[in-house]
Amino acid sequence: MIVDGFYAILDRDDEGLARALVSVARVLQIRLKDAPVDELTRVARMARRVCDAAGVALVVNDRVDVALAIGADGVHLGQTDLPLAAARAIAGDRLAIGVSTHDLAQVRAAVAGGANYLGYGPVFPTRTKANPSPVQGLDALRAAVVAAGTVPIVAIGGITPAVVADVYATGVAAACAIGAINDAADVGVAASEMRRRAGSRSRS
Ligand code: 3NM
Repeated sequence: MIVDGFYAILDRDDEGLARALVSVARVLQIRLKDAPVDELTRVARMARRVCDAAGVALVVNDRVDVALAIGADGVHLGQTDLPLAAARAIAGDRLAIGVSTHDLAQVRAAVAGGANYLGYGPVFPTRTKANPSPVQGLDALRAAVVAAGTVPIVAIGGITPAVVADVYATGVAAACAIGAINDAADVGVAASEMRRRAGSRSRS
């Protein structure tokens, strides 16, 4: 699974939004924090279909079982989810495994544990995540990129078109934005603005 450019997160049961996101992203993660697992599975199957049509990789947040059941390309684990080693024991090489990290110690641990990519954040203040970790800023993000070595980092948290070029300048492989894209009046317009400001690091 290639992680670069825009990494999108589908945060609701909305096929129109999923279609808009895969037209601008390399990877689509499905993240329905409050949904029961049957609903997550149903929406993940929809997302699988939409991603297949667009040639985009699909990642399921939190749930290795759902990721395997619907044929996702990857699973994304938070610090309090199933530990990386346990997820790898279940999934083997069938799933790429991404891990959310919020400081350098977590970056080093996830790299040593064999994560395929890392999320790092929140880079800026975010209103999307409940109880976010302390804001990291661009200098900490740059240090995380160095610590991660060849493991790609997806920057997350408060990323908007106004700052996306600064985010890519730290050396991250990808940038993720939820609020700035998914909650925009026009997702297509917001995504093209993000792509324009990201310059050559974006998908097209
Ligand atoms: N994870 P927005 S911040 C889902 O720090 C998530 O790991 C974060 O949403 C982390 O782009 C975050 O609207 C929310 O700020 C990102």
